[in-house]
Amino acid sequence: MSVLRLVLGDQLTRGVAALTDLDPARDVVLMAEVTGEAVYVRHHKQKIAFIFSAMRHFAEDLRAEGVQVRYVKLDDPDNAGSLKGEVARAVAAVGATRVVATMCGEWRLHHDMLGWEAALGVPVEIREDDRFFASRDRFALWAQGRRELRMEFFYREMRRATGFLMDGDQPRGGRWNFDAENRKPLAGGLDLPQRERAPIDAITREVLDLVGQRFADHFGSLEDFDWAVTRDGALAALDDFITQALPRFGDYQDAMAADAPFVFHAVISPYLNAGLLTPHEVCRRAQQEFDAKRAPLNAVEGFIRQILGWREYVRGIYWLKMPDYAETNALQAKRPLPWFYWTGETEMRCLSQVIGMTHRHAYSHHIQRLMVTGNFALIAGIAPREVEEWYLIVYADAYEWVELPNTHGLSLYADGGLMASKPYASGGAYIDRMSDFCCGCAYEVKKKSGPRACPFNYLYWAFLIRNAGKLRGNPRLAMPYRTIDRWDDVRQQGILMEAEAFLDGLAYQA
Ligand code: DLZ
Repeated sequence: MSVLRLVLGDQLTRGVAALTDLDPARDVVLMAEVTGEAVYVRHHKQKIAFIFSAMRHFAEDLRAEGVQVRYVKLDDPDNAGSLKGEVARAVAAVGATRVVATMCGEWRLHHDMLGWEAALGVPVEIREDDRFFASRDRFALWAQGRRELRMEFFYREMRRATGFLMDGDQPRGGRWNFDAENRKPLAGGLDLPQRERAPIDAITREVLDLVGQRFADHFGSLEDFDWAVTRDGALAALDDFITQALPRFGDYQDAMAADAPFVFHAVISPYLNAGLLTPHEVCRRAQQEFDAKRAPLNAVEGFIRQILGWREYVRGIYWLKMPDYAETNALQAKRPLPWFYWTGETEMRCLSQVIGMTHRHAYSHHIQRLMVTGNFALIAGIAPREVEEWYLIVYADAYEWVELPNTHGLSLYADGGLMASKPYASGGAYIDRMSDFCCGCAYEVKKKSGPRACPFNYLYWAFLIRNAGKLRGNPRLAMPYRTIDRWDDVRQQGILMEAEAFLDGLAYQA
């Protein structure tokens, strides 16, 4: 009567639902590195290495506890290449009479798993993933009957439900949101925290060699790999953030700078999303810093909002709206992804910086993602599917439940405003205000048109002119449309032509 318990690469939490009633004497835990998961999109090399190494360490921890683990490495000659194939092999090998799994984080795999019971001939129990504050049902209940699904209102409900930063039923400091204080550019002379590099042990070394050989043609470099791959390592990274960066996280959370990928950000999203940290402990830790007066409210509230609010909200939207959500394309964006997204080779310094840092670290912080790579894709009219695949590939923290709503809804407005009250489109001025990227750029951010004008400027106006039929009625865009209305047709056509000529001049393949 052996039970086979499946743990996926982003379910590395000892308390994950599939393991709660584990009987070490009877049950076998299955973990499998499979080509199918590594290449359904061609993930960044560091993402694959992080997941494989963290999986191997998690398996070692279970074994140290006396748990029987069937761990299938990628280079095992009998590896079936898919999760379904590995579950089938394991059921036969251990004589399992039942399979227990935790619900996965991507629609495509979830859909596949729903067919496993029929294919395997044994019962397959798929348990709700309860590592989140809000279950899928709870989110659906909140969403029911609402005309607009705005994060801010969901977040307030989660604050009330959990008691984080609350005085009774009122928010600490008298406000729910301190975002207005969190928009400072970096000041000169400010020392950025030095992120601790996690050590590379023999397990990680073996994985890095494997990934370097097997996925040599995937995006990204392994050279700077320094992700923690154990729970202890992830806790140390959390501690490092809390003590070194949290107090200034709020002030500078939107700031960007050349060769500064992390600024004051936590850089714990890969650990949270793979299960090495839980959102509950992370929020508790931040709240303790506020209670002990070691971090200000704007920093702690901003941080907790990202996790208790935004992260839970995007997961809720994903499961509420998929699979149709991914098919929407409200702005009819059709252009292919420019090739520089893969090489970083562009004269636009902000893009080459952000893509370069992504190549080196499999990471960018939220404003680099939203206002540089995302903003460009939005105003250039790149097809949502191509942009979404890029985001899913290049970031170590990206699984579709979190990547898709962030890219599709927030960045690209492809859902027509379900998530965002206006498109996050901007010209070069925003990037100039929040970063030093424009210094030394081949383009001039102050120029609106002409050969050396910053392309973000005319692309921004062309985006608004092109989409006027869909966006003009949005009250948050009233100001830029008033400006456009002062321009005659010749001027508007000139902007559209300049934008088209620039975009047509880009390379779209190697
Ligand atoms: C992302 C990923 C990769 C690269 N490889 C594996 C793997 O070999 N085995 C595994 O169990 N999980 C892997 N993952 C994570 C899965 O893709 C993830 O569980 C699903 O996408 C659902 O979120």
